[in-house]
Amino acid sequence: MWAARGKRRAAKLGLDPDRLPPGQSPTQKWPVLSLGATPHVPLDQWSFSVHGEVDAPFALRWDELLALEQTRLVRDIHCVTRWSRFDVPWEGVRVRDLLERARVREGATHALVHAFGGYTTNLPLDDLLREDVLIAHQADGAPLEPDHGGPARLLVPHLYLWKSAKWVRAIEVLAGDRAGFWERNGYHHRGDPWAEERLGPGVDPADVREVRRAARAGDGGPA
Ligand SMILES: Nc1nc2c(c(=O)[nH]1)N[C@H]1C(S)=C(S)[C@@H](COP(=O)(O)O)O[C@H]1N2
Ligand SMILES: [Mo]
Repeated sequence: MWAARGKRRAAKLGLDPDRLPPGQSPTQKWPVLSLGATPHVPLDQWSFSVHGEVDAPFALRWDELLALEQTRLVRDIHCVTRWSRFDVPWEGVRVRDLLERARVREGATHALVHAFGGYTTNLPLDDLLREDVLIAHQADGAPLEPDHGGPARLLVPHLYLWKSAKWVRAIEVLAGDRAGFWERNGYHHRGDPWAEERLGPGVDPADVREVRRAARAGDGGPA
């Protein structure tokens, strides 16, 4: 069984099997999972904004992001395709600080996160407000590789990694929930790996496999 295999593999690698969510297996490599090509945004054209249901929308240039208070933390990451990677060192800016600065309006509940290249993903604001949710620009002690979302990606370590939008461009604060790319295509709206929230209620895994296949073949994708 997959679950038992994952735990055995963790033990063999000297990793704590209790840190492995159900149905996951540890990897030491870092797989790349992207819909479509890696967008390359020159740093002098890069920007990140918070807008929508906020009283003080703003946009940051790259140098402005780096001038903000930086947070370093070590977190495990969990991909819905069943790999987990333990103990990844991250560095970036707390999303909570950015949402505070934007002055989120009363009645706002969710956000839609937008990436360069067109990818989107939705989250409840409560999940974005956790201390360890970052706009991350370093991983493993080095600038984030372009394939892993560099120059900057969202990091939401307590949810499946499809929520951690690579090449993040904006957080749009909303007064209700609006599905992102994978959520429209059958993935769960929240995606808690400990509750195995992989697919939405009643979704046929075969339909999702078809979307994945099409995305890999280049005739799907987020744009
Ligand atoms: N912009 C963007 N962000 C994305 C994706 C994507 O295709 N485009 N894939 C998501 C999925 S499904 C996963 S599992 C993780 C993979 O991150 P990695 O390639 O750094 O392992 O990125 C997420 N963020
Ligand atoms: Mo994924």
